Amino acid sequence: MQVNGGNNCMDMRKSFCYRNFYSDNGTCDGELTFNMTKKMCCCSYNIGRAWNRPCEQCPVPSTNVFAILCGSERPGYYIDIYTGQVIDIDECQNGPVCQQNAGCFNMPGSYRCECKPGYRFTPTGQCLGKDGGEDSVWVRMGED
Ligand SMILES: [Ca+2]
Repeated sequence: MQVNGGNNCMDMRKSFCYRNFYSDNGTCDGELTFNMTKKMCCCSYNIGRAWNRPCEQCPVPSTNVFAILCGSERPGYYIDIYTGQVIDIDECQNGPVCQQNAGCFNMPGSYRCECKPGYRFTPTGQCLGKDGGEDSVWVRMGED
């Protein structure tokens, strides 16, 4: 089946965009003052959490559903829907992205995890404690 040379159809409907989504009862609040497409709402990173009425939860970043909806966005950046500017995502502020033995460092379009003092980085991508073994953790790198 041919689908626009591999691109998915884009949903151009404009509707409500919400700052907050409550997964326990599927409700939303924090409605923005103007309507926008699902892509504008959900792909602007820390702006929209849900869209439409009744509200639909936005896909979680780094999931396949998110990539399909937001695929044309530059990974590691988001577009400020108020200014239209492309802004780096500070992944380190978005919950724990590095393992407990590694510190997070934000970089333009990416981020990196570095082993904390007392741990060393190994060729296999782990932060090993002095005695190795149970202290070893995997280090995840962001997309370039
Ligand atoms: Ca970044």
